Amino acid sequence: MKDQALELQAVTHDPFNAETPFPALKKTFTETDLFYVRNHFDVPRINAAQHQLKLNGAIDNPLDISIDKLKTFGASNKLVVMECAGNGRTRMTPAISGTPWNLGAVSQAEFTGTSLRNLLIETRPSNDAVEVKFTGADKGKIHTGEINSYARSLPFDVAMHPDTMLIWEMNGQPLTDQHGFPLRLIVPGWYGMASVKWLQEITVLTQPFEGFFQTQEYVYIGEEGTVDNTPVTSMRVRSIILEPESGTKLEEDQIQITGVAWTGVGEITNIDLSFNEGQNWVATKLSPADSGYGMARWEYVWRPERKGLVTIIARAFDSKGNEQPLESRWNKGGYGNNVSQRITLSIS
Ligand SMILES: Nc1nc2c(c(=O)[nH]1)N[C@H]1C(S)=C(S)[C@@H](COP(=O)(O)O)O[C@H]1N2
Ligand SMILES: [Mo]
Repeated sequence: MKDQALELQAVTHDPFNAETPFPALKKTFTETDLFYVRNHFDVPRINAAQHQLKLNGAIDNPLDISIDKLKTFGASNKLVVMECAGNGRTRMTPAISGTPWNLGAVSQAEFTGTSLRNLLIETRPSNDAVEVKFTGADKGKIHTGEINSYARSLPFDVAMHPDTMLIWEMNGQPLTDQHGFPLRLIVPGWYGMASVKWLQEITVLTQPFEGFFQTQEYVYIGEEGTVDNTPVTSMRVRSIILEPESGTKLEEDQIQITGVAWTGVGEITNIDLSFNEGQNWVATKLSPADSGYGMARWEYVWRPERKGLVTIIARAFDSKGNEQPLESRWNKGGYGNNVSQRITLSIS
C-alpha cells in the first residue's frame, strides 16, 4: 500500500513552527522536510560562500573561518534524535503560554560535520574558560521589546565533548534554510534549544552567559522536586506509540502495537504498556537503539480481552534509573514534559 502523503503539521506560522507526523518516525531517518521545525524568529538567509564563522572571546588564537575551511577539520556522521524541550507542553494543567506543542516536536536524522572540539583546540582557550557561547544569525523582538539574537551557551566540558558537533549536512544533503543552513551546532542528548542554528559566532567565556534564552527561558521554575532555575539540559526519557494511532477503531483479535523511545542519558532499558490505567504492566519487545544517540524501537502483540474503548499507557525506563511519570510535572515554561503517553482505541 502506498504511504499516505505526510506533511509537517504547522503549530505557528509567524515564526514557522511545525511538528513531525508520527508515521514519519517509523523510518530510521526522519525525512528532512518532515523533521520538526522550531524557530524563535524569522529564518535568516545566509550566503554560504561568504559566510565566516567567528571564534572569539577568551582564546589566544581568534579565527574567522569559511565553511570550506571548516570541512578540512574532518567529517563524521551521527544519527541523533532531537526533541524540543517544549514537546508535550499542551499536556500540562494549568495551561502554559508558549508554543503549543502536542507530541510531534521530535525527529531523528543523520548529521554530518566536525567535532567542535577540533576547532576549539585550534583557538587555544584560556585556562579559566567556563562556558562557550553560540550565536545564531536570527534575531527579533523578545517580550521586553528588545531585539535579541538567538544565543545559548554550553558548559566548557560539554562544548569540548567529541560528540558536540558543527554540522553542515543533514540526511546526506546540505542543511536546509529551516534547519540552520549553512551551519548549526548539534548537542546529542540535549533538548533541541542547545543546537543553535545559522551559527555565526562562537565565544569562549570566563563567566556564565546570562542571555535571555539562557536564564529567562529554558529553566525549570515551579517544578516539584526540581530546584528553581535549574537549566533545561538533557532530554528526559520518553516513548511514543506510533501504531495504532489514537482514536482508531479495530476489529482484529491480535493488534500489533509499535513505538519508539529515547533518553538523553544512558540507554532505554524497557518500555511497558498498561491496558488498565496502570494497575498492571506488560513488557514490550525492545530492539537495540538505532545508534548511540538514536531512538529505540519496540513492539507488542496485544490480544484484547474485551470490546469497547480501551486506554493504553506506554512508559519508558532508562539505564540511569529514570522513568516516565504517570502525571505531568508542571513547570512555568512547560519544559521537559515526559508524561507517559495515553492513547484510546475502540475495539469491536
Ligand atoms: N539560531 C537558532 N537556533 C535554534 C533555534 C532558534 O530559534 N534559532 N531554536 C532552537 C530550538 S528551541 C530547537 S528545539 C531546535 C530545533 O531545530 P530544528 O528546527 O532543526 O528542528 O533548534 C534550536 N536552535
Ligand atoms: Mo525547542
